[in-house]
Amino acid sequence: MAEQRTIILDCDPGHDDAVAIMLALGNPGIELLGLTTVGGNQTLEKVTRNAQSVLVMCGRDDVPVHPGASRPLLRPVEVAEGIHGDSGLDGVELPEPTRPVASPHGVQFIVDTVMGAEPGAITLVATGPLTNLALAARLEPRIVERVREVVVMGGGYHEGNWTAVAEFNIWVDPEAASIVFDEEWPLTMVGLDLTHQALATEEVERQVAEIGSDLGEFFIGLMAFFRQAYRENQGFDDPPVHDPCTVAYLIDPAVVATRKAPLVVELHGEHTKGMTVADFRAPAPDDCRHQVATELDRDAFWRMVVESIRVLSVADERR
Ligand code: PIR
Ligand code: CA
Repeated sequence: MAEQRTIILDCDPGHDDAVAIMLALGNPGIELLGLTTVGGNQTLEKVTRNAQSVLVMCGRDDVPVHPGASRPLLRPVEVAEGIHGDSGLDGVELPEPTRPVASPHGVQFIVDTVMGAEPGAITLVATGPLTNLALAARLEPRIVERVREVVVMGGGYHEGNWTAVAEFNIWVDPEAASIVFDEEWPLTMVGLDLTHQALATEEVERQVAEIGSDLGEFFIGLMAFFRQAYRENQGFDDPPVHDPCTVAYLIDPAVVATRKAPLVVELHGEHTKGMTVADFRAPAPDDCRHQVATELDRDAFWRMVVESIRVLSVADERR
């Protein structure tokens, strides 16, 4: 286990974002300061509400939700309705938010939090399009040297899911992704090469069912919808639960093997727009700031996720 990591989770819930929130809240290795939301899987309005509902389900509505950017820097809004449904979190009943959203704007919250903490204290985790992180780096460039690390679910060095070579989060706002990848902070790309190993099997669902809690049922409802969507749209038997892989990497880096490689985002290719290009030609230079996630310890990963749901369920019973 690594030391505790203090994070802001920038997300667009989203079935797998919801699981990332559960893991961040249920594992003692993570201190979650707040959620910022970004238009992606669904509109900003919907994903923000979803984030609030997930916090209510986790018994943690004390965590602030700061809405961020509603649209990409340059391109039109594109949502993943075919995968996440009309609400962005179809398959479960979503409890009403118990608290209003927080101010300031998500981008300002990122800036204020990073500037208000010790240098190297805050890690930024992004599980949606990178619009908020790009805007934060432009609003206050000094955050870049103060952030400990940026961990992104997005891209892939061999795989795409929205086009043959582009992953959704990068595809939606490639210019923002390019800004975030080009800044001088250390960046770990947890791309599809890694997250396609994180399949929610029926065995995983059985373990969650055994917990016998409302949150467990919520997870199972989410995964049932996600599985069906992935069967119909992507030819998978079990759905890959992308986003919590970022959090798992921070909890215990041994669970996610990485390799250093310089990364850039393709902005202009006729067929390759939104592709993340990794340079594996030679051993990466020592000062390489980029690394890609390569291999997941699946058993350890799912143990963590199931345990976090158990921890949150027990805390809920006590309330
Ligand atoms: C988008 C997603 C998941 C699957 C598809 N097909 C499209 C969302 C997830 O929330 C994750 O963050 C990322 N975007 C995976 O592409
Ligand atoms: Ca997401």
